[in-house]
Order: sequence, then structure tokens, then C-alpha cells
Amino acid sequence: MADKKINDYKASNIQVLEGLEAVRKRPSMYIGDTAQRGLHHLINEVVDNSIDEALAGYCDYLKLTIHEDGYITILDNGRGIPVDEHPKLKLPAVEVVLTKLHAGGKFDKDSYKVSGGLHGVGVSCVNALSAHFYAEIHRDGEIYVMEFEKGATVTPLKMIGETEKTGTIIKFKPDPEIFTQSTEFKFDIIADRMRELAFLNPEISVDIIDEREEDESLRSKSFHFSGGVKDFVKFLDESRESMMKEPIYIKGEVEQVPVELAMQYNNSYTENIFSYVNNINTREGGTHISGFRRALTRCLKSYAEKNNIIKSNSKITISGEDFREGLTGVLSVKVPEPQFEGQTKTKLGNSEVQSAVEIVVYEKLNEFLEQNPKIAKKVLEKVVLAAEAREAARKARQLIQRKSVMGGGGLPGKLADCSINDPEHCEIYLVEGDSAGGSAKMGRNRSFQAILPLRGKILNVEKAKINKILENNEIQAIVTALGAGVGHGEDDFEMDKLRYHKIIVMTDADVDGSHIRTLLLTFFFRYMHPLIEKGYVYIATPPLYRITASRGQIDYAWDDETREKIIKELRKNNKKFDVSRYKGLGEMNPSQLWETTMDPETRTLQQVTIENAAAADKMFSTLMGGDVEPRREFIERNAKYATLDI
Ligand code: 0RA
Repeated sequence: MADKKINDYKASNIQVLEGLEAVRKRPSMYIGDTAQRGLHHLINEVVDNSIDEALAGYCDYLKLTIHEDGYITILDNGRGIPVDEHPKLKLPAVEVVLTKLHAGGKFDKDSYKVSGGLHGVGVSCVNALSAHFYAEIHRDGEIYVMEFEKGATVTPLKMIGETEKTGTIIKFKPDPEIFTQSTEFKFDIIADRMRELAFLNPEISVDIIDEREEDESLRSKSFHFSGGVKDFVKFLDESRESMMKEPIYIKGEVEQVPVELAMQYNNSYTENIFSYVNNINTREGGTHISGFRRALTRCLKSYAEKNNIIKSNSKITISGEDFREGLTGVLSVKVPEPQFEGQTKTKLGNSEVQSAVEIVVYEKLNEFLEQNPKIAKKVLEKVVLAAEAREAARKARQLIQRKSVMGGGGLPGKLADCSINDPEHCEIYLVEGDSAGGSAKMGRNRSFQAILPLRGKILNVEKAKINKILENNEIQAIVTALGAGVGHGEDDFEMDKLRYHKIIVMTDADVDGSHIRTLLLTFFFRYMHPLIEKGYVYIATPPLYRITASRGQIDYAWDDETREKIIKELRKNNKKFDVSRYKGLGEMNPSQLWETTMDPETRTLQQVTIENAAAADKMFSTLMGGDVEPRREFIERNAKYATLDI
């Protein structure tokens, strides 16, 4: 693909800012954290460069390999990192790119820089944080290699042969001195991101190979979606029923801002719009999302009025969110110089983008409605139903409030609250069943731990309307106990009123327990989303086994491997022992429950995080949605992952 554009790169374009010691000293400043997320971010940093090459029209293939020895290889067929000498530094450009911070070299306005969130810190950061880093460049008919350890050059650039291809191969092994928790890459996290990139860039093909996987059929995945965002929407809605044959597809460009959108209405009650700027998921939204919302509302409203679908004398008022209920969409814009704002730097600030998106969407959507009057009518009928449900939900909310005021103190009767009231230090356990709830109440530290027992199954919010959800007793109890409201409307959920900063779901380690846990997480994900974004939701991990030996020695095991280890040790010491498997939380007495699952000193909590918003939506809709077939398939595919990573 190298001949597509004239190769006009000059090494002097590369700006040099600082050295790599800073990155090793404070890795979190550059990659967010040094846990799972930061580790996987290393891959994004390299892949972003390949995607930049694709956006510039030079690259259409990417191959990622996870090796058994902890290395990752990322190969692309882009132009290859330039190797000519940097005039000021008298170093090969590639060395500058790989060893100097912020030496991007892509400062021409034609390219779409990625600098949202943690993206755009540069491949040099990956180099700095790798025990070993190898770069191979195919460019100008020649193959060059260079090697580093912890960011320091160990093999200066050398030519090792000839080639007819162009491209870059980066191979690196994260430094365990930096990533002290773990250096193990998760195939699913990588695959979710690669799939997303393949949807957003229909010109590229991606192969992922996991050499650690023994099962041949699970070893590799390939992604190529010629339908782009349209395919993305179909994928997201696989387990929902669409109201239209094909997603509405819109593409246009205003003022150098290419806008692409695919969307379809489905039989669910949630809004699922994912937005991207230069391939970065803009979770906090921004001007492109406002432009889209304005266009959608204006367009549907004026169509409804023109065609007398919503009578002007009707009592219901339709609000913006009603037009988005049951709408799945992917909005992708490319912005030459994006300004990212917000807490996680994933909110687009460029004001010109709002009008660009609004103009493109309004015009094309109008055309669509005019050409598809039947669909238009169905959509608007759905919008009216949404408005009615919203009105009913408002009444249900008032009822919850009134109930809690009359209930004295305003809290649900079965809540055993904690005595301090500083949310930052308070936790609430949502416990499956009254009997486990009783043990938890007795075992807890009542100063900062509150217990709310939940009886039976809570409602599947994936299949119910908001007003029905708010009528459900268990949900009402959770909403009042947490104190921050519920819903995705602007003022429905108020974080500053939240009464606990740790919300801990504690269910039995069996099928029912995991079902209840998933129901609760689905509810938080859909209706108290900021809780999950903030990382306030946790899963308690009760042990699976108790091993009782002579003289009252008790050990707990959370998995089979540890159980076997403990047994082996006991046998070695010639001790008698008894192994019992906990079937439910109720089998533990209060002190055992405290010791194993609730004591902050000894417990392990799994924090619920979202690595990838689209993948999380897909998971919940598949687990909890309507169609039985994809659901079974999903569970089968994921059966080996016992824990729930959203
Ligand atoms: C600096 C400048 C140019 C490309 C790249 C770096 C580049 C980096 C990576 C990392 C992985 N794959 C990559 N591909 C390219 C611009 C090159 C030019 O103008 O010729």
C-alpha cells in the first residue's frame, strides 16, 4: 500500500520532548495504572500507531500474537517507522520515536491524531515499561532491527536484509518490576478491542493468535467487517429483536469532519449509543453526541408533527430520551485536532463537531423517514410508549420517595445500616437470602458495614420497562438504601447523595447465586451506570471449601488448586482433616463469614470495571436478553471464565 500517497516524511518533523526515566518512575501518570488496565494499555499504544497508518491510507493488515513466554508481537503493513537520521539529534528517526517521549512525528494536519483518554502517550512508553523490546522495520526495500531493555538501546539500528514489503513489527515483554501484580494478558480484553477497531475501520483485517491456548479452535480470531459501523450495530443487537430489516446508515462530511452513524430501534428499553472519535470510545460523550441527539429529536419531532402522528393536543410531553429508548447506535467521527475533556478525558470538546454531526444526521435521517413511512410510524409509536412509561416511572419514583419518608428515617425496614455516615468509608453488602443476611448482620463491623438482605430473584431489567422496574420491591429497597436515585435521565441519579462508596454483591457460589449477581450487575449497569464507572461496585468472594484439621485448625480454599495444596501439606504432616464444600453463604456462621468474606484485612473483593463499553453491553444483552440461542452459545464459550469481568 506504500504507493498510495507520496512518502513526504522528514525526520525533522519529529518533536522531541523528554526522556524515558520519567515514565519508569511514574508509570501510572502515563498509562493510568500498573494493574490489568495499564498492562493492556501497552497494546493499545502500539496498535494505535498501526491504526493511524490505516487512517492515513497506508495499512490494511494487523496481526497480534500473544506468546507463551509473555511477549506480545504486533505486526502491521504500514509504511514502517522512518529510519533516516534526525537532523538535530543525529539519531535514526526510529530511535527517536522509540526512546523519546511524545516523539510522534505525525504533526501534519492531514492525520487524525489519537490523544483521548490515555491514548497517544507514544510507543516510547511501551518501550520504557518493557523488560525487552524489539522493533523490526520493513521500509525502502530494507529490513532494519533495533532492541531495547527497559527503554535503553541494547542493539543500535542495523540493517539485516532486504524486503519487498513495508511495515512494522514490534515485539515486547512487559517489565514485571513495573507490572508487579501480573504481566498476564487476557485474550478477551485484547479481542474485544481488536473487534471494535475492525468494526470502526472496515478497510483493515485483524488476526489475533494466542499461542498459550492449547485448544486449537480457541487459538485464533480474525476480524474483518466490510459493513463497518453497520455490522457493529448488528453485532450489538444480535440478541435483541430489531424493528427494521437493516440499520439506518448515515455517512457524510462537513468541515473536514467525516461523520458515520449506524443505528436501529429494537425491542429493548435501553439506549445504547456508542460514540468514537478517531477510534477512541468517548464514554463521557461530548459535542458529537449532542449534535446527534439534537438532530434525532428535531428530525423525529418535525416528522411527527408534519404527519400528524403526535397530536398537538395530546397530554404527554415527549422528551429527548424518549426518542432514544430501545435505540442501538454507533457514531464514529474523525476530528483532526480533537480536544478531550472530562474526568477520564473521553469527552469531546470541539464545538465545530456538534454542528457537523447535526447537519449530516438531520439531512440523512430526514431522507430515510420520508422514504420509509412505515418504519417512521412504528418508531414514533414506540417513542410515545416510552414517554408514557417515563411518566409512570416518575410517579413510581415519587412513590418510593414518599414510602421512604413515611417509613421513618427513610430507609428500608430490612436494611441494617451502619453507624457512621461518611459515604467514603461506608459499605453496603447486598446479600442473597434472609439467612445469609442474618449471619452477615451478626458478623459485620456495624460501624461502617451495612447489610441489605435480598429475597429471591430480582427483576430482569433487560426485559422490563422502567416503570415496572421501579415497582419491584427488591429494587425499591436497593434504591432507597443507596439514596442516590435511579435512572439515566440527567437528574435521575445523583452521585453526591450516594450513602456508600462500596456496594458489595454477596451471593452463593452456585448457579442461582451467579444469576442473582448478574441480575444485580445488569441493573447497576443500566440504571446506575455512574456507580460502575466510578468503580464503586464489588463482588464478594466467599470461599468454596473449608478444610478442618485436628486441634481446631481451619483453612479455607477459594479454588481446587489451593484446596489440593492445603490437603497435601496436611498429609505431609500426618494430620487428619475433613474437607467440606460450602454450598451457600448460609452454611457459614457469622464469624466464619466475617473472617473469610467481610473483614477488610483478609477478604478479597473483585471490583467490577468496564474495560470496553460495547463489549459490556453485548455481554449483558446476551446474558439477559431475549433470544435463547445466542445466550446458550455465549455461556458455553465463556464457561471457563468463572469470574465475571465486565
Ligand atoms: C513515526 C512516523 C510515522 C510512522 C510511524 C512513526 C509509525 C509507528 C508505528 C508503530 C507501529 N507501527 C507503526 N507504523 C508507523 C510516519 C511515517 C512516514 O511519514 O513515512
